[in-house]
Amino acid sequence: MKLLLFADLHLDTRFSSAGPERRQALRDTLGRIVDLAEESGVDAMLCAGDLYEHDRCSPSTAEFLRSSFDCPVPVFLAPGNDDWYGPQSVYQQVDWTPNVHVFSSESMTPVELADGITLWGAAHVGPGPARDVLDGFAVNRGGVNVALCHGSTPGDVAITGLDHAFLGHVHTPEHATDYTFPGNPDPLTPGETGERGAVLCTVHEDGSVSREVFDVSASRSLGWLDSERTFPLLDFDTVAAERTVRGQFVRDVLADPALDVALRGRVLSAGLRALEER
Ligand SMILES: [Mn+2]
Repeated sequence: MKLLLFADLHLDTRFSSAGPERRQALRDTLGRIVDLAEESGVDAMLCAGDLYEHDRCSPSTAEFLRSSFDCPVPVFLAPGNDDWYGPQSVYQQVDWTPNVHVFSSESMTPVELADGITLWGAAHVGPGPARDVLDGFAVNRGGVNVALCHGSTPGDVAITGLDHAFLGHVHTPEHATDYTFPGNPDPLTPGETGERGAVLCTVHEDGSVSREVFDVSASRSLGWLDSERTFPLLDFDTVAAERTVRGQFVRDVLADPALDVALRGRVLSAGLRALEER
């Protein structure tokens, strides 16, 4: 059984620079993931949440998702805390093609992928921090059991009886014996280097999983990550001289004696990112 896993694409997210181009790159990345799923002949495509951002998602993104997943490959989606499932969510509003399955319950729900292989999935159903979806869950059937969900304590996997958990929420990839965090496939913040992307997972008869990572980042191949425009280094002193909200913000942070240099840099970049764009 071959499954193509990804998570944390964050369509429509905010970028500190070149937002429209970067958001288009996120869409292109999803296109590559779907192409890869078809070309590699996987049995299903899995998204472990944060596919898009509920608060920023546009109708055109909803239509983009519907048409992207209109493909011959079964698609399983487990809503995360940024793309939580609810009446107004894209997940519920979109008229998905029959190959798309959205997990909509807070509790783990089984789907039989093939004879003797069960995929369990759950959804976040409201905004807020990610919750531990695997907490209190226990497998109650034989065969190979795998799970798809967003946000959990990976140490719990062994207790649940699952053979493997496909997880989202942690943006740094982690490949453990009994769980996989694919990480975000297209970099969202500075420093997200290294091997990341969509993960081709082969589930063996004994429940073990072998993995191969495919770089599907449109931002990377378009050279966005090499460009200073992508994650620009701001001259904080220049910004501090502005008679603007962000100028006042930078002045306040620079004047705060409680912040050391490293923390000050993090507060400034996070705050300026939040103040910029829509
Ligand atoms: Mn995320």
